[in-house]
Amino acid sequence: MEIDVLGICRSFGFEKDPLKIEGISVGHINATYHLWFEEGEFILQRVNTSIFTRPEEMMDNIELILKEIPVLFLKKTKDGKTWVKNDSGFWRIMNFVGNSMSYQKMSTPEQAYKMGSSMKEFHNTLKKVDASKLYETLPDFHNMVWRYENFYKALEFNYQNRKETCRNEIEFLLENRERGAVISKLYNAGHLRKWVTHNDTKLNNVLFDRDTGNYLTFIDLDTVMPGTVLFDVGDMIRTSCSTADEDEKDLAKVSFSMDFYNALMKGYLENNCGLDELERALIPECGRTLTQIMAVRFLTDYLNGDTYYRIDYPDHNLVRTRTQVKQIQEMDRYFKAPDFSSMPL
Ligand code: ADP
Ligand code: GN1
Ligand code: MG
Repeated sequence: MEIDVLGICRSFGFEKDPLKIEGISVGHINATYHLWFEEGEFILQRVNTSIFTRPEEMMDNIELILKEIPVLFLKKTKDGKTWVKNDSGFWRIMNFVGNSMSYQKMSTPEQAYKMGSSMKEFHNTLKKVDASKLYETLPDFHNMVWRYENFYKALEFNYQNRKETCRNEIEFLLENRERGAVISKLYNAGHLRKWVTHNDTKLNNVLFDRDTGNYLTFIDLDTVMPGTVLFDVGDMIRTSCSTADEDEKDLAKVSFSMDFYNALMKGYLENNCGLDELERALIPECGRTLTQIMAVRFLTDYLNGDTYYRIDYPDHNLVRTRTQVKQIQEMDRYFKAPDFSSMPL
C-alpha cells in the first residue's frame, strides 16, 4: 500500500512537507521513520495493530507516562488526538530526541553501569505514574505459562513442517519449562509486587547522549503496564550482558559477560533501588527467565511461520532462538538455580 506520509503529517498539523524522510529498521514490531522539518526532527511510527489491538488505549497509557518524561512529547492532531488512523494504518508522531544514540550491544562495563543506573532512574520515574489509570496493553505478555501454551499449540500444529529443523531447541525448552515458569507463578499468585514496568527493556530501547553517554530516556513505551520489576531487570540482563547480537549466527561469539553483569547490577542496585528480599533473591534468575521467554517466543513464531516478529530471512527466528538458548547455557556456567524450596511456590 502506498503510504501518504505527507497527508499524515498534515493531519498532525505540519504545514510544510518534511525536508527528509528516512526509515529506521531497528525495532521488530512497529514501522519507524525519522522526519526532518524546519522546526525540528520527529519520529513517525505506524503501530503494529495486529499486535496492539487496542492502540487508542496504548496511546492513552503513553500520554500518561510522558507527563513524567520531559524530553519526550507526542505531536497532537488539530482535534487534540495523539494518533491518526487511515487506510494505511494507525500513526503517531513524537519528537526525535536530538544528539541521542542507542546501542545494539554492550561494549564496555562503563556503558553497562550507565544502563543499570538508567533502569533504576526509569523505575523511579514510573513510580510517579498512577498504575490504576493504566490499561493492560498486552495481557499475559511475560506470563511464561501462557507462552508455553502457545508453544505447545505451535508444536502440535507444526504449520510449516519446521519441527525437524529445531529438535535440540525444542528439547531444551521442554526440559527448562518448570524452572522458567517460577517467576510467572510467583507473580501470578501475588508473591511478587506489582510495579509499573516498561516490559521491553532491551538495550536498544534506551537513548543515551551521543557526547557524554549519559542516560536520556527509555523509549518504546508501548508495553508500559503493571508487572514485576523482575521482567524489566531480566530483559536488561538478557540484552546488556550478551557479547553478541540477538541474531548472531556464529554461536561461538555468544557468551555472557560477567564484567558487564557486575557493572550493570552495580548501577541498578546501588543507592537504594527499592527491591525487596524475594526480588533480590531472583536476580540473576530473572535474566535467565527473560532469555528463556524470548527463546520460547522466537521459536513459537518460527514454528507458526513468522507472523509476529519482523524477519530479514527465512530462518531468522530460529537463529534468534539459538542465540537465546546459547545465552542461557552460558549463564548456567556462572549461576546456580536459586533455592526455590524457600520460596512461596
Ligand atoms: P519498535 O517498537 O519497533 O522497537 P521503537 O519505538 O523502539 O520501535 O523505535 C525503533 C528505533 O527508533 C529505536 O531503537 C531508536 O533507535 C529510534 N527511535 C525511536 N523513538 C525515538 C525518539 N523519540 N528519538 C530518537 N530515536 C528514536
Ligand atoms: C520486540 O519492539 P521491540 O523490537 O523493541 C518485542 C519484545 C522482545 C523484543 C526482542 C511488543 O521488541 O517483547 O523482547 O522484540 N516487543 C513486543 O528483541 O513484542
Ligand atoms: Mg524498540
